[in-house]
Amino acid sequence: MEIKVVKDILGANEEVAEKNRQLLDGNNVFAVNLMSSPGAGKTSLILLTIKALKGKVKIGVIEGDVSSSVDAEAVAKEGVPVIQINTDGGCHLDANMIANVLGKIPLQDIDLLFIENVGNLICPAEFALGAHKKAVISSLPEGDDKPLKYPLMFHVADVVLLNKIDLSPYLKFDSDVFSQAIKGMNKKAEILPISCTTGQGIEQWASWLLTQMKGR
Ligand SMILES: Nc1nc2c(ncn2[C@@H]2O[C@H](COP(=O)(O)OP(=O)(O)OP(=O)(O)O)[C@@H](O)[C@H]2O)c(=O)[nH]1
Ligand SMILES: [Mg+2]
Repeated sequence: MEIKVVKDILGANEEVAEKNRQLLDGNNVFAVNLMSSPGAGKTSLILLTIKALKGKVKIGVIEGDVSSSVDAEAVAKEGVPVIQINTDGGCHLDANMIANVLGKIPLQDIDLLFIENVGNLICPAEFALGAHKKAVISSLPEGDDKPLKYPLMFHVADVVLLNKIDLSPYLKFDSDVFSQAIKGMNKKAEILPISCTTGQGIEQWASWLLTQMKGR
């Protein structure tokens, strides 16, 4: 009985997510659901991507956090449209939350929408939002075992960004262990090593995004 309830919730969420997707498609907006543990670098990556694609791609952002508008304020400084969702304790965004704010983003004026999910490697993986791609960030200080410990998140990823590689001289992190674990559960996901501090790998990430947008 309990399982059925969970299925019903996820089924209803999928329906709303599909409507979100249709609205985005109708406005020619490509959306990326950006997920990671707290502090892995989601906002840092969004800020760098806005700079990297300036003049090429018009970006909008939905920020999801349990509380505060810190991330939305940082994004607003870059001059792009941004909406903050506070989940008031909820550990993930869901399709209804996105449906409620899509009307507040000028969809006709943007090409790419980043949805920064709540920092959490568990629940966000289960809830479709209507985004076209799922990008998962993992970072060196979290350890190379994260794909094995949180398999669903890495299973659903279209791309995995390994952030904070500037810290590799100071941390024990085996990139092969990390990559092999992902490849064992997800053949399609590309793995891109990046540093939001030095900018390493950001060009490859920007190029991945542009390719996905063209190929949709
Ligand atoms: N050394 C290093 N620090 C980084 C890098 N990327 C982000 N950081 C730092 O990591 C911290 C968290 O970065 P955020 O971008 O706020 O992470 P987040 O995933 O958006 O965090 P939440 O929204 O709280 O879940 C900040 O102090 C960043 O400056 C990186 O590539 N290298
Ligand atoms: Mg953030």
